[in-house]
Amino acid sequence: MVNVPEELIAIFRSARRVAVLTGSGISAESGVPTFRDAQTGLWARYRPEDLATPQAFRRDPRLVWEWYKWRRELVTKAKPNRGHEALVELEKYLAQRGCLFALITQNVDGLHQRAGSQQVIELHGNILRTKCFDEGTLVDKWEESDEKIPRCPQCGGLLRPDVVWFGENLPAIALEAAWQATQSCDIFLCIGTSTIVEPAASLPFMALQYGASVIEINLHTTPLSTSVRYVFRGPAGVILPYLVDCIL
Ligand code: BV8
Repeated sequence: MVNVPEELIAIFRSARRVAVLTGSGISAESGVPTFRDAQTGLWARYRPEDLATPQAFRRDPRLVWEWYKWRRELVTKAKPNRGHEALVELEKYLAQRGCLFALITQNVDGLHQRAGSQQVIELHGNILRTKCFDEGTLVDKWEESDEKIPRCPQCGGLLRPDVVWFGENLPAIALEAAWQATQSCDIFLCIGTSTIVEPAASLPFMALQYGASVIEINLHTTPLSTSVRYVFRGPAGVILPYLVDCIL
């Protein structure tokens, strides 16, 4: 049973601007492993931080490419869950009332867009897009080669997933949009993130500084938990639909 305080429902109903930050926890119930989950099978002996870097790719492009191929297949098979769908309903409800809504995601799985969310800001890119490692241009088709790592048809450089690796800058436009939404929102919903990876992890704290009501939905305690007034401890796929039903 999820207890949603009346005052929180009232805050949602009077809100004019809502920002949401999601992490891999919202996709966990779609069967997409989180970063903190122990990697399964073949990948059990690697840490994501040791694979999701330009250095790892330069050192062993085939290993990194295979890791992303495995994750792409997993993501393609996954389906949006009730947590993703509840955020679509919330966005529609706010749009009907002429309110602003921004969904800032750290996830690269594209499940928010597949669920129907419109205002999605992808801070860390999208695993289903591919780009040239040297030029950075997006590539949508390439020669599959026995070398297994495809090459850019324009320059012959290696291809890589269009995601932000550790040590790489976030896309400036996406980051600016995330800061704008965070600094101007009345409500900031922080869902399924360990609030460890920067600069995304600073967004809920920025929202607090700018006077927003910040709400955390997470299975476990995070560095944010003691700073916010509304914490829902449990799975996003259960809590979010219930919370949105109370508001609509
Ligand atoms: C950068 C794409 C400038 C790739 C990812 C300041 C301080 C300290 C460190 C840094 C700093 N600034 C920069 C850094 C370094 C680094 C960093 O933050 N390191 C960490 C490890 C400390 N940051 C960067 O490098 C960033 N770049 O800042 O550029 C720069 C340039 C040069 C040098 C320095 C700085 C780039 C970061 C982006 C990396 N790319 N993803 C890919 O996916 O392959 S990050 C990746 O990990 C995810 O995208 C995500 O952001 C992050 C994992 O975080 P979560 O999503 O929170 O997932 P996690 O598994 O941790 O937690 C899941 C949560 O869900 C848990 O809390 C769990 O309880 C909860 N949960 C689980 N199930 C459920 C649930 N909740 C609800 N319901 C459920 N069912």
